[in-house]
Amino acid sequence: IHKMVPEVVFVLGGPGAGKGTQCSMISKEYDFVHLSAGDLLREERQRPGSEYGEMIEEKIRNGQIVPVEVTCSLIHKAMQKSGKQRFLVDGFPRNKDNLDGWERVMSDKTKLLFVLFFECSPEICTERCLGRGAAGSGRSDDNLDSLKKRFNTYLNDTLPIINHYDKLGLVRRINAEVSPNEVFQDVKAAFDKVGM
Ligand code: UP5
Ligand code: MG
Repeated sequence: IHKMVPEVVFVLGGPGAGKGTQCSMISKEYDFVHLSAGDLLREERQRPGSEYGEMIEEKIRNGQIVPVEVTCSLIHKAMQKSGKQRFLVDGFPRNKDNLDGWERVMSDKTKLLFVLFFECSPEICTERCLGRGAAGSGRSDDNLDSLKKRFNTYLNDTLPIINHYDKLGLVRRINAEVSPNEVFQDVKAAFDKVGM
């Protein structure tokens, strides 16, 4: 019996580039389930009895990346729980540890379609995150101190992962500095091109 392999799109870009906003627009128009690695980690942090709560909070506040065993297993479980076949994996993989861990556990179980890369300057990203913080996001990392650390991690650890996928021809670059609807036009072009 032919068993369909779940299909995955990784969604990357700096903190506040608009990954979550676009993923929610995509999942309304296309048959993809939105799984935000950051949201899954924040949920796990709040889960009574989680042995990882404090570690996750500390990493998030300092803009550091949680060990892949934790993140990957949350993503895997959410995929299984959904019962669906197509996923937007938002904000992952963010470093070499994430990439290696995913390849170890998930690359046989899934097919990577492409990587959406939202390009946005640090200035605009920072403004957006601070705006969201001021509007009451409640996120412990929407402050200038955490944002500096998040950007350091993004530049040092995440950009090399994007470059890795770029060399494989898998990256779809999107200008994320325009309005959400304008960004979404480019996003749609990327999905329509692969016949989604
Ligand atoms: N906004 C969005 N699009 C806009 C547009 N086009 N024009 C104007 N405004 C726009 O958007 C951010 C804000 O900007 C919102 O107010 C929005 O309305 C506005 P959003 O869509 O939320 O952007 P997003 O890219 O999702 O920003 P986010 O802050 O979620 O990005 P991060 O990558 O920093 O956050 P994430 O939740 O993925 O990760 C947080 C932390 O979790 C990490 O720093 C890390 O510590 C940890 N983490 C891991 O350890 N491992 C993982 O795999 C994932 C996360
Ligand atoms: Mg997000």
